Amino acid sequence: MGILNVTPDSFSDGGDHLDARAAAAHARAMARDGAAIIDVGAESTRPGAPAVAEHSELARLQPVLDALVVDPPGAPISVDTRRASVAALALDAGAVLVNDVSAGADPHMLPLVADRGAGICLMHMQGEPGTMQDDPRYGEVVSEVAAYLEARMRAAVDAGVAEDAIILDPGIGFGKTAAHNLALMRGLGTIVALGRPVLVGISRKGIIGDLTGRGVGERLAGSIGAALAAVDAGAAVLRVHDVPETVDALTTFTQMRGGRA
Ligand code: HH2
Repeated sequence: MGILNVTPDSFSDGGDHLDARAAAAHARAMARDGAAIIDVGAESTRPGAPAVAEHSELARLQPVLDALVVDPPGAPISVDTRRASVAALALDAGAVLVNDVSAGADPHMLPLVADRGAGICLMHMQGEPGTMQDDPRYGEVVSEVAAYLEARMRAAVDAGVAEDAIILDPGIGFGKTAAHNLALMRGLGTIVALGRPVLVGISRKGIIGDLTGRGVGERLAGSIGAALAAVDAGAAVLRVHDVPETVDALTTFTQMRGGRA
């Protein structure tokens, strides 16, 4: 999954893809380089991010969705949003997946996804982006995240979402310390055992900086190491900024291990 952030303030690529035609070209390049899904998002959910007004999120996304209709990337489109209204706009424009970091908190989200026959990625987050890193606490992080994801999966199915349309995500960096993030990566098998494809978004994140001492712009090698660890632990989808490098690493890793890329 290649990341297309159409935001002024995303933590690693804010402002890079604000022009709609350039955003569509970046989407096409990621698909050409091997991204199987393009994830378009118009709200930064980095730690400390302020909430974005609905009209701003819609206004950022609409021209990019229009550009992606005119210049389709050649890979399915997912929309990274917590709002059903924004998801509906993207689904109208041909998106097939909703990537919801709040796991369907908007009461209209799960019914919308069910009604449209779309897919949904349900992610775990403790708290809200603005304050989630203030003092995150868990009794046992892996079992608590797994129990939450299982409950949200049940809620989605109860709302009419097909079980095989659900992807689960432990939410690396969303209300988690470095120790929590490491525990989740090491315990990913518990999330995989819930029986749905697992998505891991760790590209360029703080945990890579914690482990390597590198700044945001210097985390490619660490991100690739983390991506391979995620795949080794059973992740099915990697949400990444650096598509060609990650695809090369994955291809080599899986071929040499004797598996499928
Ligand atoms: N991480 C981010 C955004 N969306 N979605 C899922 N499913 N999983 C993630 O881990 C995830 C996500 C944050 O990364 P990014 O989009 O690069 O930054 P920002 O939130 O600042 O736009």
